[in-house]
Amino acid sequence: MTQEKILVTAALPYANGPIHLGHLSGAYLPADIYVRYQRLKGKDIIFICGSDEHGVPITISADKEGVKPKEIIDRYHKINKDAFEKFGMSFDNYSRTSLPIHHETGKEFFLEFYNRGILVEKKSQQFYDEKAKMFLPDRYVEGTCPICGYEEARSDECENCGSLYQPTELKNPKSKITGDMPVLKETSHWYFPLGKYQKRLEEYVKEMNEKYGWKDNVLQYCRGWFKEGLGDRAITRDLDWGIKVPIDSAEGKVLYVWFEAVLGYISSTKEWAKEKGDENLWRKYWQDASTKYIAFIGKDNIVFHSIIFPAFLMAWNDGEKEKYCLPQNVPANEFLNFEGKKFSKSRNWGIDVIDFLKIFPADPLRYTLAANLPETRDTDFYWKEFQLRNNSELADILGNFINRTFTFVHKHFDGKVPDKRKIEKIDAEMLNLILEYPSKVAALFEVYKIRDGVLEIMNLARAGNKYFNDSEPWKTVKTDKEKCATTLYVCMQAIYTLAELMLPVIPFSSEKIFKILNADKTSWDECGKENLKPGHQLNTPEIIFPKIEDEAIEKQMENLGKPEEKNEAKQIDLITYDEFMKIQLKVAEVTAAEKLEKSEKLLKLKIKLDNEERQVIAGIAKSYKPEDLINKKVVIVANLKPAKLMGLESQGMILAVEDELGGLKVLAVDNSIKNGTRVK
Ligand code: B3M
Ligand code: ZN
Repeated sequence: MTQEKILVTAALPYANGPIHLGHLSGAYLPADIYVRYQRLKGKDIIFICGSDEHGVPITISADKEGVKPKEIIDRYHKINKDAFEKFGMSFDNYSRTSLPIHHETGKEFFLEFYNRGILVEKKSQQFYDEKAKMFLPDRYVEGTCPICGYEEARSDECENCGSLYQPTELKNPKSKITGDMPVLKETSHWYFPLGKYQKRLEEYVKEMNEKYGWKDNVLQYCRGWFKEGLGDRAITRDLDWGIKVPIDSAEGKVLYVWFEAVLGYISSTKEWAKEKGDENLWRKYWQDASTKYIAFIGKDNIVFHSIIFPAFLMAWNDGEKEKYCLPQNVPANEFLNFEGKKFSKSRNWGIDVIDFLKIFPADPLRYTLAANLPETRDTDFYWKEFQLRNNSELADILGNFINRTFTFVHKHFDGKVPDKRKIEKIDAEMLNLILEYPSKVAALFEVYKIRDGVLEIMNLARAGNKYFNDSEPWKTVKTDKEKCATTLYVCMQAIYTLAELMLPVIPFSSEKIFKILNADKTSWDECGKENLKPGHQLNTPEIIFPKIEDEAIEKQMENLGKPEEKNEAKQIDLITYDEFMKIQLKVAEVTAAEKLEKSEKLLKLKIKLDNEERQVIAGIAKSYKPEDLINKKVVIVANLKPAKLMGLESQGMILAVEDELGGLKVLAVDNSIKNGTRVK
């Protein structure tokens, strides 16, 4: 029998911000548990992910910070890759959609469709910002909802009343870039005729569900979309960040991010194959009809993975080239909320993974999230629950069982696995329970009931404690050493099994347990058997699950919802062009400068605008001698409210930048610029 091949992908997170706990619960943690479990089952499996680095989410973040998109993606690709690693995500590859290998894949798919005449070119009216000289993607336009009058409605969707409409129906549209009213201008785009595939897509979803059991929430979404009817979807955009549309007449256009991002799974696998030294290895998974392809995502991505991506692959497969396998299942989760509310960066509600892992280890978080996955409905992360799951379950149930067993064996059996000399009913039952566990948990993991599986594993630790209590080895050690040895023998087998079953959930701790066991993991199917032989020497135990103190949790709860300090870069809000223009920046010449006696920092300057002289008190005395400033042309905020500094009025503010050593450099302009000239 050939080994089953499994391809697992997890949604590619946008590299425009740090991932938070909600992302982990939505897609990444269940995917990782599933993959680690399948690896133990001995499956030929690869686990693929990467950063989604194109599209408007990236350009908006870049605009907010006033930097190039490249800077944003480089920063967050690294942050998220790191966060995933620390969290224990076991991707075989974590790629980036900005890589050439991905651009080629995106173009290849577009050209295949284009050349085979699948795509439809259509003209449409779209908002155009004449000042910024660009077409405005949906998220760049805001206006009044035509239905309810909400003034901050998106171009095609109102957050307030939930209505969807055509961008042309939006009232008082405003460009988010300049604040101007955009004009409608004709543009043309290529559309993928999704409607033509509707019937086949419905059959595909039906068949997959019948064979492999799709989740209800996913089916509901699909049915909703089918009922509404699928239409043409534009797969190009007027934008300059992304994969250039590879045909001559498409100047200034890129592939729509959702067209190419899903192909990122393929290009990431190609990259993985290259690194393995076999360029074609990716085909073994993607281009083999027998591959079991599972796409883990959060609920907001359902339509793209269960309808749109399969349609692209169907279209490709209708052609002459090697065919791709379609997702066999799309086990999307609902959302995780945070302490009863949605995660919100601007309200500082929630916590980023990278920040979390600076304070607490990964495993208690993995366990808490796993025990409460939003598999059928939205769930919440609560700090108190996190503490409780760690202290009362990981520490008091699993940790306690492991600890008391190891301590006992070291004290009374020289740290060696005792022999089973006297198996009685209670022992046989316990051994039997242990033996049943791997298949019991597997039956849940196989159908993506990850949460139930994890809770079930903890039940084995509970049963272990009960067995220990009922067997009373602290008494039998004095009265019946053979019975006592048997009890501890059975407990050791249970610990071994727990270490393995828990490996997908809490890999770091599992590794520690195996180390104390002085043993290696085996296959999932074997791990319920009596793997530790009598006489096997154990290592010295250590505490595996330290408790989390109240103070640590309280500190986190206190910070919640408070504005973050220090994180200026992350916090900057977009301002409109009008708002920017309210600040009058002007060129001024320094005509006199002197030190203020009582201050180390301040200089008193006289400056000249066009016909006007002003006094400005500037905090640059540590960086400039007064004479160095004379005749310099600096930039000032000319309409700042006058303020008193050390009793002297300051009529404006000089712009300066801080260098790496904390020194200040004033912003100076060429001496040929006239005093009073506005800086814009
Ligand atoms: N980047 C959306 C998201 O981060 C998108 C997923 C792409 S999966 C191909 O939720
Ligand atoms: Zn509305």
